[in-house]
Amino acid sequence: MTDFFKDIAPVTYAGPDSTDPMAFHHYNPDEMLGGKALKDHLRFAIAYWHSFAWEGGDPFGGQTFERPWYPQDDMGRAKQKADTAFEMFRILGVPYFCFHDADVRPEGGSFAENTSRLDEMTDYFAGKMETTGTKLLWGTANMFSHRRYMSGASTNPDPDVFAFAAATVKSCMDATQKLGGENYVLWGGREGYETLINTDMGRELDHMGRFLNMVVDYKHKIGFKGTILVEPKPQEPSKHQYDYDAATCFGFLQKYGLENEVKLNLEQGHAILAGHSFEHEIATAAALGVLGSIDMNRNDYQSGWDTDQFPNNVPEVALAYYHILKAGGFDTGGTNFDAKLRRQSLDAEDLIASHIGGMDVCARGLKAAHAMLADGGLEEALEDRYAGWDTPAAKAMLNSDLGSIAARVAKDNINPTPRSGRQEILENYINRFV
Ligand code: XLS
Ligand code: NI
Ligand code: NI
Repeated sequence: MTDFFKDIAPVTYAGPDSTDPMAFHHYNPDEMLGGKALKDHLRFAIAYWHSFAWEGGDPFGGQTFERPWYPQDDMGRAKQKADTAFEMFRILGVPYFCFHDADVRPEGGSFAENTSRLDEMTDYFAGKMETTGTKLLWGTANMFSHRRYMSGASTNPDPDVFAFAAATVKSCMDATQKLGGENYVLWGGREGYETLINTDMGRELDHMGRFLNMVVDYKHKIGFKGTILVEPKPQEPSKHQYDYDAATCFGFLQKYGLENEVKLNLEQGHAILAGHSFEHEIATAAALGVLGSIDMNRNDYQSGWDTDQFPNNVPEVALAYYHILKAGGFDTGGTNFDAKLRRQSLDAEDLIASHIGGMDVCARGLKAAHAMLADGGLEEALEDRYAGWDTPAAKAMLNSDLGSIAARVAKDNINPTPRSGRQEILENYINRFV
């Protein structure tokens, strides 16, 4: 036990009328929704990095937080950090966590030292996971913070960096498998470029495709049962990132023969950076058969930065879960809070409150989405809007050709009449549920 959360009791469900700021008002983990408990729909995960490794810095200033496990360059303090993290998982009753290698062990300066430190820490985690029942949603490698990765990992012009990255991913996949992780994530932090003046883009894409094929081969070699996930993001830290958005990633997976092996981890803030809504990214991935998991943290709409805020907008979250439920819900995926406190939120209490808020907003959104689907108003409207396609003539057209279609249009004097898209009516409908 550490005393970091000393006065904070486990968070319980107190209902929507409670005024207790340290209780859940909407997330009742065992509440059943359509035959499944809320906790099994949402599959919440805490991101180790933002909650325990990020020190409150921004581009204009460094550390604002003071934590007993700083400075983070010592294995003893890494264990103290782990003790505190597992206490927070217990206080919040969150079933999963996620981590990068670099969040949990101090940098060792060489591959061998990094790996042995990672092994020691994941052994330490294994004991804690056993006693607390916390599970690993996904593991990943941080291949963007250290200066060796400044020009990319698998897309680096230097083959030694490709090698270091490959070795590191192997060690992180081993760690993820050892801990029973349900997915393995690759976010292409610096897989992109700053300027084409010094970049051979075609070659870099080929290297990235080869790298991902090696990851998939290794997954099969070690019998890892989890899902390999790629996380799209259009920029930050690179000016141009290759994994721009869901559609770009799908094209990449197809080109390198991986569309049946790899799925996507979609993040709300990344969708916004790409000029999309979160539901656009989710619906795109679902339509292409690659919806895997989500990072439920959004950006500030005015600043234009990847601010990684906890979700706090129920109507947005409702539309995201609406598309997730429509696609059949999560399989190995879940809802990871890849979210940061604000750098002025210094207290242990802030760390708990941020997650309470995020979990409550997700629970409200999920309930609204479920109610909308149960009511079926949007599905009915869709059916009606596309009803013309149910006729035999319309169906046959898709197997026909331009010449025959032109002949039919002339013969039957087909002259379409526009119909309302009814957007306002449907927006008002959604408003009844959120
Ligand atoms: C950064 C990404 C990162 C991934 C994991 O923007 O969201 O946190 O989720 O490497
Ligand atoms: Ni992000
Ligand atoms: Ni993320």
